[in-house]
Amino acid sequence: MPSLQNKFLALCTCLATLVPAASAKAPARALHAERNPILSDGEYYSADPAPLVADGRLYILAGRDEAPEDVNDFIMKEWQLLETADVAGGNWTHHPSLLRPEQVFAWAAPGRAYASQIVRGSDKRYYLYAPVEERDSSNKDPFAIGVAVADSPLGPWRDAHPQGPIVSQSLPEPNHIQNIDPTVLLDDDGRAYLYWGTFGQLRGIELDRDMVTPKGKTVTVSTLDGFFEAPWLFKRNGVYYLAYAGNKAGPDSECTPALYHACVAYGTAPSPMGPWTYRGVVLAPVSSTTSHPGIVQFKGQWYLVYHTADAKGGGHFRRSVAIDRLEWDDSASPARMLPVTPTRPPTPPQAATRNVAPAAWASASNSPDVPVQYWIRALNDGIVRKSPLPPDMWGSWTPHNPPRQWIQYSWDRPVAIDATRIMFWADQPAGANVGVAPPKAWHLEYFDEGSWRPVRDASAYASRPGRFEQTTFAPVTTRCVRAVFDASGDDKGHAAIAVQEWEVLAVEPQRLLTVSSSAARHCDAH
Ligand code: FUB
Repeated sequence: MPSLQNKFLALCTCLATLVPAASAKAPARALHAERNPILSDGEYYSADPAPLVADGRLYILAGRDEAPEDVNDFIMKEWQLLETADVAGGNWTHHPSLLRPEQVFAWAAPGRAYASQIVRGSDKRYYLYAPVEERDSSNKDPFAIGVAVADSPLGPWRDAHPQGPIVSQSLPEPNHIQNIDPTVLLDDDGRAYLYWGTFGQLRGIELDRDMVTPKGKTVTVSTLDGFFEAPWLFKRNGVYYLAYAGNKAGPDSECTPALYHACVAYGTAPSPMGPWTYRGVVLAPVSSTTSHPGIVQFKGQWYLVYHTADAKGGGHFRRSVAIDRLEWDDSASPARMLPVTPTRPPTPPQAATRNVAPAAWASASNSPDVPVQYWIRALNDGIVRKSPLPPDMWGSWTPHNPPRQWIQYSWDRPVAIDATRIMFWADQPAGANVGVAPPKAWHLEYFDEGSWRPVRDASAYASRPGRFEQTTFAPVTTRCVRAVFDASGDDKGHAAIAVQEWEVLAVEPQRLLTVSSSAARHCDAH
């Protein structure tokens, strides 16, 4: 007997089927983007790009990041499309609001329009594989993958499986992973394959010829080094490729020094269901913590699409889609992707500045074993975030923290300096003996004739977190300086220290030179 609730659900399904995604759409607009990111002015952010070639045009499906600047969360209510016939020409059409989860999936909650992909089926219709949250899920994690169908990449879209998602924590078999980031390949023989997963869990399954129904058993892939999320499945010259965001971290990792960042790595397989062999890194970590690949051939040229934090006002949760050419090494078997160098807007001629930190080599008392959640290069990258994540700072947290830590800048040639500005980060109050707290005391030292000496006539050494604290001192000329921290704590233990940005000010403004890693060797104490 149909319950009221079921009736209501049926009504919703019917409405969702009738309401074209075009309702309340922001109109399409033409834009010119010679450089990355494609949408760069900060009006619309765009993330998780998924390219599709259809009717002589390249489409890039993307989510839309809408997080306020100080919010560390994926606020993503809708998907958008970018479209071009000529990548090099940089002429794009932006379709700002393609659809929202709740417009097409009656069973979905609004928001969380995560990484999706559109694939053309053998029936020439377009299938959208979309991770969304189930509104009434009893699963621990409500993410699920739905499929929508349309006659054009621009919609209107309708649910291809109105009964609900095709993958969730209860479908097609019970699982405990977060079911997001679907990627689908329609093979030359008409068979289709779906991969998905995040947090190091990668799953794959064949789909029926209807492009919707999972077929056979789910496989778990564990041979792709450092797999984190964002799989992208494609085929070239009979070889299957799976690119992904990898986060195998460490000072010697070919992927990423800092855990929260990701490289784009890939593997190959002789068949769509594996076995998969790791083949290397195609894109170094970008400016956003997440990285997300899509790879496609368009008009004879291969492209890598990804996202960064490089747009105006951009951030880890305000990402923007970029596109670059991808070249192949066909002398290898199977053919390898050559590492992609991201193209960026030309940097304006540099103005003279007193802050000489960006021209320094940064090291620390815990180098090279800086805990992998932190990133030493954040110290002098010039980026200060309202709500930083661990890789936006250098830090020293371990379960047992020493009472003293230091950070050091080294230059290739001597600099004359007389002030410093530092921004600490803390999750514990001053005086704490756990977590990360402002230092109990700190001071600046410079390297002089083989020894480290405190600077003289220093003004106060303040340590309030989340703001620049400035200290002036009698000018010195040196190749190296150290900020030396006495950790907050007591005889039971010490808190760690974290610094988001550290500036060192020259007596006179100057143009910055680049620095080599060997600079630090000039300051080995006798
Ligand atoms: O955009 C939300 C999530 O961030 C995606 O699902 C992941 O791939 C990462 O890019």
